[in-house]
Amino acid sequence: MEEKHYNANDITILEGLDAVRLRPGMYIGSTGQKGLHHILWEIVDNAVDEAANGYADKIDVRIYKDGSASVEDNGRGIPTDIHPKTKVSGVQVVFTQLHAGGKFNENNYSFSGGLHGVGASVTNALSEWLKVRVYKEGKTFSMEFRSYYDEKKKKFESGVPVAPLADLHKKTKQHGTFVHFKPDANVFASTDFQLSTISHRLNELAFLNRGLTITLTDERITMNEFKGEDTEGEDVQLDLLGATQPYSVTYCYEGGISDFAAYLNEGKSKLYPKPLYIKGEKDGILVEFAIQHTGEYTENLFSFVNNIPTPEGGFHEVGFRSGLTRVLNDYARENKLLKDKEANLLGDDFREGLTAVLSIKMKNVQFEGQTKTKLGNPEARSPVESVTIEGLRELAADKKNKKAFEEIVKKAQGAARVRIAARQAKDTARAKNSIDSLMLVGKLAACTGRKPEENELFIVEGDSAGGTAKQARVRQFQSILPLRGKPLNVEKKRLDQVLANEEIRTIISALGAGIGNDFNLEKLNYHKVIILSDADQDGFHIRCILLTFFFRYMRDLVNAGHVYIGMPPLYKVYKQNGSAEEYAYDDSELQEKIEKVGRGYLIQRYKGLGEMSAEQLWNTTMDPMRRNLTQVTIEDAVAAENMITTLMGDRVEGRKEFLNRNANFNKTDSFMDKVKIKKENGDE
Ligand code: 0RA
Repeated sequence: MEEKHYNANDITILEGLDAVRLRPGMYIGSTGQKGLHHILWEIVDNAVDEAANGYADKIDVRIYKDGSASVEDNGRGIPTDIHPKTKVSGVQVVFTQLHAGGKFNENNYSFSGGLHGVGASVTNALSEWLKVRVYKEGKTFSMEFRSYYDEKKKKFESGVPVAPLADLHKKTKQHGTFVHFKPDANVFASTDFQLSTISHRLNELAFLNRGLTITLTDERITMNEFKGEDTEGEDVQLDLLGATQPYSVTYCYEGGISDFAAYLNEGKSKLYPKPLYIKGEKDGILVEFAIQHTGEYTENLFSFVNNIPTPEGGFHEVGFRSGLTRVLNDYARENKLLKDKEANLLGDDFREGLTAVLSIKMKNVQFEGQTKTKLGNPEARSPVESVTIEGLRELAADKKNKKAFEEIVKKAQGAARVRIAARQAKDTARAKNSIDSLMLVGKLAACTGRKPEENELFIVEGDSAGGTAKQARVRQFQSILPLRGKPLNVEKKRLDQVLANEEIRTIISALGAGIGNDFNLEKLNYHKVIILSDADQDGFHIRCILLTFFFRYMRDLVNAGHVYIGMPPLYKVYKQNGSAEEYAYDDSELQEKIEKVGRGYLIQRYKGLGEMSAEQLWNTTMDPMRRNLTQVTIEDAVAAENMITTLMGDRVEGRKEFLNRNANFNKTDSFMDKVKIKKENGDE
C-alpha cells in the first residue's frame, strides 16, 4: 500500500471519558467476561488495522500475572505530534477522546454506533492504568494514564494523563506501538482474561489476515502447565525450559482464509483436496472467500465483516449464496450434468456439506440482529454477488478445477433427490396421518397407552413374524408394524424410492413427528423405535435401509437415542424334559449356554423371527426385563448409509465384497457388532 503522511491533525475529537465510566455497558456491552475482553479487542483491532493496511506484519499479545495485558505491533506508531485543536499529542487524543481515530478509522474500520470500534480511549477509561510506548522515526515515546478517585473533587477521574507524551531520547530502529493496560477491578465483575477466548480470536484474526504473525503469551502459566505437566517421553531440554517458560503460541497462515477452510474441514472426507479461493473488489467492497465441500450434510458458512464474525448472517451472505447457486447451476447446464428438461438445483442442494469462509471489508458498517452480529447494509449484497459470480466462473473455466465442480454438482443432485422424495413422502403422510386410519388399513397394531415416553414401536420384518409379535406384545405400550420383506427388498432401488414404499410411509405417520426439515421430536408418538429383523442378508438390508432412512429424514430421532435394534437369539439350548432352557445371541455365547444346560442338551437354531412362538419372541426379544436391545448411535446410521451407497450404487464389485464380509450374522465381526453398542440400560 502507498505511504501517506498523517499527523495529529487527522484525528477527530468527539467526547470525553467520564461518560464511559458512568455507563460502561453503553460502550462495551457489559462489564462481565465479554466486556472485559472487549477492551482488549479494541487495542488488538487497532494493531490488526495497521497490519491490514500493510504497515505491520507482527502483533504480540501478552497476558501478565497481575491481570494486565499488552498489545504490540510493528506498524507506523500512533502519531506523536501536537494536535492543533486540542494542543496535545496524537497519543493523548487517541487515548482520551471517544471515537478518536483519524484516517486509519476510515480505511476499513469505520463503524457507526454499535458495540465495535468505540476506540482505544474506552480501554483507557475502564483501566486502572494504561501505558503506551511509541517507536517512531528513530525515537522512543512514552505516556501513562491512570484512573482514581479524586478526594478533593469528590469524583472519579478516568484515564487521566500522568504527564504529557515524553520523548525518552532513546534511539531505536524499531517502529510500532506498545499498549499495556490493567482492567479496573472496580469496573469489571471479573478481571480474569480467558486464555481460550483470546487464543481462539487471535487464531481467527491470523486466518483472516494472510501472513500476519500473531503471538500470544500467557505469563500466568508455564508451557508445561499448559500441556498438563505430562512431559514423559519428550525432549528433556524442552521440558526443563517448559517448566519456567511462559505459555506461548504463534499463529501465521500464508494461505489466509483458504487455510481457515482447510482447518475447519480437518478430519472430514473432502470432495476435492484444496479449498477454492476467490478475491475481488466491487464498488469499494473487498470480497474474499474460500469454499470446500465435505461428505457431510450440513452447511458451515463462517462470515466476517471487517474481521468481525457475523454468525447471524446478513446481506453479504445473501449475495454470496445467490452467486454460488447461479454459477453452479450454469456450470451443471453448460456441461450437460443437468438435462434440458430438468429443473435447476436449489441453493440448499449446492450447500449440502459446504464449508465456506466469507470475509468482506467495507465502510459504514451497520450491525443488526439479536446479538448485533448481522450485516444490515443492503448495498453489500450486489457487490458480493458479482465478485462471487465472476470469481467462480473463472475457476469453473479452469480445467484443473473440473473434478471439483463435477463433484459439487453430483453431491447437489443427491441432495435434490432426497429433497424431492421427502416432499412427496410428506404429502402422502399428510393425506393419511391419523393412527386410526392406519389401523383401519390393518398394518399398524397400535398400543392403547397414550404416553409417548412409555410407548414402543416394533418395526418387524415379515408378515408372519409381525403376526407373532402382535400376539406376544403387551398392547398397553407396544405397537407392531410388520414390514413385508419383498417390497422392501430395495437392493437396486435408490434411497428416494424407499420413500415410495407403503410401509415406510406408514412409519412416518405412526411416529407422528413429520419428516425432513419439519421433523419435530416433541410430536413423537414413541420414545423407543425398535427394528426387529432376521439375522440374515435380507434382514441386514432392511436394517440398513431403515437406519439410512432415519438418518436422512429424521436425524433428530437418532440423535436423541430413540432408535434401537432388537436382537433375537440365534439358538435355544434346552433339555427334552423341559428342565432347562437357555438362549444364545451369538456363537460365543452358544458354548457358554451349552455348558450351563449340561449333559443331554439339545440345540435349536433360529433361522428367522418367524420360527419363534409368541411366547419365545416375548421372552427373548420383546420383554423389557429380558430382551437385548442395542441403541443406535449417529455413527451407526452414517455407517449404514455408507453401506447403502455401496450396496445400491453402481459399484457392483464393492457390493459383492461387502456382502461377503458383512452379511454373515453368525460371525461376531458382523456390522452391528463392530459399531459401538450401548445397551438399553446404559451400560456398554
Ligand atoms: C493514526 C495515524 C497513524 C497511525 C495510527 C493512527 C496508529 C494507531 C495505532 C494503534 C495501535 N497501533 C497503531 N498504529 C498506528 C499514522 C501515523 C503516521 O504516519 O505518522
